This record gives sequence, structure tokens and C-alpha cells, in this order.
Amino acid sequence: MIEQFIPAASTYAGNIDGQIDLIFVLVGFWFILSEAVFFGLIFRFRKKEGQPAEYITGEEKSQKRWITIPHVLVLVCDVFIIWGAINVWYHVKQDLPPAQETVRIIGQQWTWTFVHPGPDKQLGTADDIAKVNELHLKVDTTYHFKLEARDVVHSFSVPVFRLKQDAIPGRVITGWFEPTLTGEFDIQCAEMCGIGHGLMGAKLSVESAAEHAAWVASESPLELAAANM
Ligand SMILES: [Cu+2]
Repeated sequence: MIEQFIPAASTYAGNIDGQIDLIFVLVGFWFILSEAVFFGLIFRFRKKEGQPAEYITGEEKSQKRWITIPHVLVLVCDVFIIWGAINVWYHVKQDLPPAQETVRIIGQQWTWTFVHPGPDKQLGTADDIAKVNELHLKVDTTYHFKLEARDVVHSFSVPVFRLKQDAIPGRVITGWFEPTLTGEFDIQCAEMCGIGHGLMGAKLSVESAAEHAAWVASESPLELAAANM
């Protein structure tokens, strides 16, 4: 349902969409049913000539059933929603699959800096590629991200991944994603972080293995240094 409005471009996007669909269907069912009963009763027991209004305490069993039976059924639906939510949360946020590559993400007022591993595929080495407001990823690759904030709380949001993670000053937060679609997508800060918050967007490029290798080769500082010698 949701991917008709925005692509699902990570391995776990479908899990999150499924959870939202489940909530939509269960809550939607009870919403429509309760509104139908509500307006149906209003219409059925509307003012009629010669019929005095009845005072209802709501203590009779036959009346209380209108509350208790739907109440129990709604609680049963809640169990399904909570069970699904715990599973999705565990998969996305708690369980960390082994990384094939790692990127560093730094939020600050009001820009994102992305540090990509260079040709050696290791972060924290001389050939790292730092980019402002540009994140380059290889499709079908499991990434860990190390998320930091330099000043205030930011939130790293990638709608096509269905990923949103707060960045907290003084902490390095590790998470993961695996892109499944190539293309250009939006990244946006999703936590009010000052007057430039609305402008704190970035571009995500998900590339095929060959495209990504070409990008790494063309951007690597060591390669550039060698080319300039
Ligand atoms: Cu912000």
C-alpha cells in the first residue's frame, strides 16, 4: 500500500510497511464499525412523538455488553499489533547483521557529512571519502552506520529505507541498512535543530557495484593524489 506512494528501498522497508498496513486495517475496521453503530443508534433512537426519553445508567448487563465485548476484541487486535511491532523493532533496531561496509554519518547545524570507506573498504584510513550532503551506497550491501551529532540533537531520516534514527551529541549510535533499489533518494533531518532545520537535507545515491566502484575510484583522495603526481 505505502510503496505506491514512496518506494521501499531497503530490506526492512517491507517489514515496516507491513506493520503500518496491519495497524491501518485493524484500526480502520474498528473505526468504521464504531462510527456505523454510533450513528446507527442515534438515528434509530431519534426523537419520536409520544415517546419519552429513557434514563440509562449503563449498569444492566445487556447494555454493558456493548462495551465489554468490543473492548476484549480490540485488546486481541492490540496483541497482534504489539507482537508485530516488537518483531519489526527487533529486526530493524536491535539485531545487527554483520556489516559488509561501514559509513560514518555526522549531523551538525545544518548539514550532513558522510565519510565513506575508500578503495581499502576500511573506515578511518587515509583514503576515506568525506562528502557533504551526499551519501553514496552500493546496492544489495549490508551497511553499518556510525551516527554522530556535533552540536544539538538531529535525526537521520531516509524515507525510502523507512529509517529514522536520532543523532545525539556525545554518542556514536550504530545501526544498519541494506539498500535494495538503485537511484537517487532524499535524506532529511527529522528533529527540530534550529532555524536551518528545514534546509538540512541531503542526497542519497544507491549505485550498482560497478558504478559504486567507479565513484570510489574517482573520489578517493589517494587516487586523486596519485593522479596529480
Ligand atoms: Cu534538524
